[in-house]
Amino acid sequence: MNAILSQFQLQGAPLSCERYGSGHINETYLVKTDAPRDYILQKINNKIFKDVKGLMHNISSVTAYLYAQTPDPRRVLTLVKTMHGENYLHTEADEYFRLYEFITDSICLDKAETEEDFYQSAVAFGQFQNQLSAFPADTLNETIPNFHNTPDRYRQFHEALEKDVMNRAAACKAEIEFVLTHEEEAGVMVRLLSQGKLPLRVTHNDTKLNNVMLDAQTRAPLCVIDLDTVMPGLAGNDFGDSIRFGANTAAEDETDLSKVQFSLPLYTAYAKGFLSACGDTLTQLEKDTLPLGAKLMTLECGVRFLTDYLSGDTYFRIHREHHNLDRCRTQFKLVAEMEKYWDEMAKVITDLSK
Ligand code: ADP
Ligand code: GN1
Ligand code: MG
Repeated sequence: MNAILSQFQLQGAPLSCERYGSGHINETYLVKTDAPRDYILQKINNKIFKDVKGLMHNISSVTAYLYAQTPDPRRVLTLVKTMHGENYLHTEADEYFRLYEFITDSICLDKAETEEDFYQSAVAFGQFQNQLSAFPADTLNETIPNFHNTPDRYRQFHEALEKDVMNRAAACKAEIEFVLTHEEEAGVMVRLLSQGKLPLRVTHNDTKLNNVMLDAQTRAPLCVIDLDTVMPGLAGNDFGDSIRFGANTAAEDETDLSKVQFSLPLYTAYAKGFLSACGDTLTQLEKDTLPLGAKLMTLECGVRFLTDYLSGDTYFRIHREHHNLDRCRTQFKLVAEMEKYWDEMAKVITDLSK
């Protein structure tokens, strides 16, 4: 990695470069230096992000826009330029790397330790969306087309099921059945969008708790990270993806499904933070469809994990056999849990919208 790092405008000499974080797509490394400054180096997955130039254009223009509003390097992701003044490095081996300044005195959580942590992450994502409300959406590249087009995710699922290249379909009949029984509902948000009833906004699209940094001391929100999928999208999907990941009482890949439960208190804490940070921005229908956003993002993610399992695990990085099937099962368990809590989920939003 020294050869890679030497091509960036790094302060100090690198002391170590170790794999870091728990993302499923890119390869992330923590770079420690002998200067009082650390860095995050990432190898961008260019099999998944086919237009890296377009993706990096999105990130540099969004971060510059945010920085103009909040000129504080702990509050906005900061790209470090290459020796040639570029925002990323394209190597002769056709690999892509980018370097960020490490956000100092921060924490990043895979699981909320308290309801307050989850509330603060909601404030961060709500503020992020507000700060980008006037961003010229047409200048953003669609880094992954149809990213949260749930019916299109179903199309890909049917294709994978038909091919069944790994001969795995026979062993996951219950999961396949779950997908099929939810197919009709899966298209509701996309339909409301195409009917002009829900507005397109600039959204993050990958609002996992571990994509936000909190201050290590105060635990107040600092910075939203992982901007690969910032694109036009639905506010309800950003809300929904946070709930999918953070209102689960267990990890995304827990194999003991009895531990996977939907936490109404965590959901409520997030809804409070998100609605307060969004202020007057959201329309009534956007608010009313937040629970549906949560359910459909969870369903969609489960469908994506199952599709990848059937296709031979080519998209999400796996760490064990059947990992994607395990992940898919937690998502479907959560969807079923949300169905049990449906009235309460809606009531939380109604009460907070009064
Ligand atoms: P992925 O797309 O693989 O999820 P992320 O951009 O989310 O990659 O980075 C992975 C992890 O690295 C994050 O969850 C976070 O812990 C850490 N991280 C990323 N960027 C920074 C940063 N600028 N400062 C501190 N930690 C960071
Ligand atoms: C991926 O890169 P990461 O781990 O933050 C995925 C998300 C999924 C998530 C599931 C570009 O996010 O869409 O919701 O895994 N990112 C991409 O944990 O596909
Ligand atoms: Mg991430």
